[in-house]
Amino acid sequence: MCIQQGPPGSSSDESFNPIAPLDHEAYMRLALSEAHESPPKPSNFRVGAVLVDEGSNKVLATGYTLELPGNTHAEQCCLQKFAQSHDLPEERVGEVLPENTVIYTTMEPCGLRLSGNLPCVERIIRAREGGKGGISKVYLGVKEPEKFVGENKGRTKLGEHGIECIHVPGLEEQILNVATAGHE
Ligand code: HJL
Ligand code: ZN
Repeated sequence: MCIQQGPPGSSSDESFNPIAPLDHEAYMRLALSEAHESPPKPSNFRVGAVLVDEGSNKVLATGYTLELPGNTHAEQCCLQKFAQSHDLPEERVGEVLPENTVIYTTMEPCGLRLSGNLPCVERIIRAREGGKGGISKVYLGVKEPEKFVGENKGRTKLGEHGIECIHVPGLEEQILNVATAGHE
C-alpha cells in the first residue's frame, strides 16, 4: 500500500494517514490501488480492501485477492493480516478489532465461493465475536457481477447481523475493469 509519511520534520509517526475521516471516496481509491496489486486469474475477481478504525481514522490493514498464501480474498487478507499483527488466528480477530471498525472493499463481500472456502460474509460476521463489536459497516464499490455464483445474497445476511452495507459511488468502471482483467 502507498500511505505516505507526513511532511519532513512534521511527523515521524509511521501511522500518519493522509485520508480525512469519512472520506469514503479516498478510502475506496486506496482499496482500488490494492486491487491493482492482485494477480489476474480467470476464476475469481481482483478485489482490494482496507480495514479502518473509523473512530480514530486509522488504517488497520489492507488486502487484495491472493495477497496471502492460498486462495485468499481481499477482505480475508485484511482480517488475517490484522489478526496476525496481534499474534492471533483470523478466527479470533474480533478480540482485537476496535469498536468502530469498518471495511472498504471494491466489490461486495462474497456470500458463496466456488472453491467451497468460507465466504467473506461469514468471516466478517465472525469478526464480531469475542470483542467490542467488530466490523459495523461495509463500504462497497460495486455489487458482485453474476459470473461465478449467480446473485450474491451476502448483503442480506450482513444486514441480518446488523452490519450496514453502504455503496460508495463513482469508481464502478475502474473497479470492474481491474476486477475482471484476465477474464475471457
Ligand atoms: C470479493 C475477493 C474475491 C471475490 N469477491 N468480494 N473479494 N476474489 O477477493 C468472488 C467470486 C469467487 C468465486 C471463486 N470473488 O475465490 O465469487 O476460488 O472468487 O474461492 O466464487 O471462488 P474462490
Ligand atoms: Zn470473499
